[in-house]
Amino acid sequence: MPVHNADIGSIFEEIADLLEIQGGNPFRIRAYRNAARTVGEYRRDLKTLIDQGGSLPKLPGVGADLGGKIREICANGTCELLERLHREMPAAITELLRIPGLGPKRVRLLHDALEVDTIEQLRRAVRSGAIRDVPGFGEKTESQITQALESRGSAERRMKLATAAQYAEALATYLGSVPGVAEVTVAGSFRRRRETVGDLDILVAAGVAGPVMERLRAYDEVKTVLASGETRASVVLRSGLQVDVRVVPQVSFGAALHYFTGSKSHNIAIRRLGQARGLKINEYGVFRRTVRVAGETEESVYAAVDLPWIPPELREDRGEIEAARRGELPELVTLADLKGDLHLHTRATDGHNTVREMALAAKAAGLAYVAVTDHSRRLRVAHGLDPRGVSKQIDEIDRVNSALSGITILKGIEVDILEDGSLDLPDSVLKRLDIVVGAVHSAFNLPRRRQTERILRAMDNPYFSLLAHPSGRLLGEREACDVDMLKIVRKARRNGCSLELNAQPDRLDLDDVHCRMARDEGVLVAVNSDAHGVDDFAHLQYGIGQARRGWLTGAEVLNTRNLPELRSLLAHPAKR
Ligand code: DGT
Ligand code: CA
Ligand code: CA
Repeated sequence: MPVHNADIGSIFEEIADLLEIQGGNPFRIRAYRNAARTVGEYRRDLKTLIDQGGSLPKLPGVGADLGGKIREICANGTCELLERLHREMPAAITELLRIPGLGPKRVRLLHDALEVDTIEQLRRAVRSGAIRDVPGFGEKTESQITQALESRGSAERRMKLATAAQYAEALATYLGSVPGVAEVTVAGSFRRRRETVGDLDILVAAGVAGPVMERLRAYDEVKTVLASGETRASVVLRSGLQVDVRVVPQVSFGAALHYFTGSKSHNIAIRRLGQARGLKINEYGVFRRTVRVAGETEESVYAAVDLPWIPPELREDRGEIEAARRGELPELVTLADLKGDLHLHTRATDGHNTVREMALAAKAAGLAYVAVTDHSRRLRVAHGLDPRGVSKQIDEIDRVNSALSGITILKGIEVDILEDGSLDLPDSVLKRLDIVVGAVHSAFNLPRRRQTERILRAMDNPYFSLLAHPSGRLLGEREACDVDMLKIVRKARRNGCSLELNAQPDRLDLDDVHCRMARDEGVLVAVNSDAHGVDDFAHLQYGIGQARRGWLTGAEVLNTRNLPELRSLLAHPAKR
């Protein structure tokens, strides 16, 4: 039975939820949540590693107990603890936690007082007014829940890109091994590198479709077959992810790839251009009357309407067709363009590795420099550094720098931006550093004007270099802070600072629209991993995907610069 890391992650997440509803030990709950993230995003497939050799790699925060659970899940697809919790609490109850205003305590109250265990039962309890009588549920909570239930109807369930990648790559490899298959590509929003995907659209080039369809239906992870025809099928995987598969002959592959990559509005615009030239463009090819004139490659489809090939990340009908026509498509940044990473953590705070280990991993990832930016003292959960801690780390970096070659470590800090916009460490400390990364980690709900002022004020500190994860959003978990991003971007421009595109799969913050705003305003964006361990440099690929969606070229990304150029950009002549 295939078990992907993301499956193990979601089991740990569910265990944490259920333990929390039961009022379990907070440290234990935290341990499961941390492990869920670490394991869920680990880049090597743990089941394969176990099947091959038996020994689990050392994962941060995963001790003997959790390691045993991982083995159990890899062997059985589930674990005894989760089964036990399900016997004690209905599984659907964890869904209730996703409703804003409902924490574990309240979910438990609802369960005890009204036997509400599902969203549907919650809906009924709200409608009947019964919810008002539960102790601890005021009018405010009631209206908050009503609102959440209303907006929920329209909100679709989407999966983070990095998580979907685990399922996509495994299935694409599986289908690629079917005899007669020439090519497999995951199209749709996945290929456009959207931060989340609604479903996967997989395109297979093969002379005959039958064997592909058969093998798809036999895939271990298929839970439900929604539809299955001669050349197309839709299935739902055990993870809940829907997959649409299409088999096409090689002569149509480019046209089909274009069609199923989307976006829909990009396709419509291209089809119109075809119509104006007397061409019919569909997923089978480009036709003049009944004669096929193009379609084997995507290039040929674009060439038929006199356009150069347009990178998938740009295909959102946001001006890419006009830019292509004028010959002004941006030369998008690539992963290979990155020369350094300006945001990472070590064991000194909440990272899992030493300065030396992180530097060596960055070097192995092809980078020439990294900035160590541990947290500042205000962030107690992460054991943030005080001025003495910073001094100690500066000495350590000097030692490691003189011992290593081929990688340079810059001295930095991820300093908390306090509620009044001041920074969490004195200037006398900040001025000793090469880079000061400012970040909001508290009071996310300030009203727009105050939140914006807070950040603008922080950027006025003469040592401020880079604004980390500017919106503060966590995909599927926390909305972006309410800020006037244009004001922030313009302040960055005036003060000579940069904005970060944090590449963690659940952040991807700046988003694509704000990357483009930064580009339009002439502000450099730094694509950073925010690595907490040696494997996390793998996040950078997702950051690059988002940067490309934001039309960024190599020249518009700060950390494509070589070290001397970077140093001069960080010197901020504008402010001193
Ligand atoms: P998603 O799955 O919500 O993350 O987004 P997409 O873009 O993958 O959308 P999906 O899966 O519904 O469809 C995949 C592609 O197929 C879409 O990007 C464009 C193409 N497509 C789907 N429906 C239509 C349609 O009605 N007209 C046109 N022109 N293209 C369509
Ligand atoms: Ca899709
Ligand atoms: Ca689809």
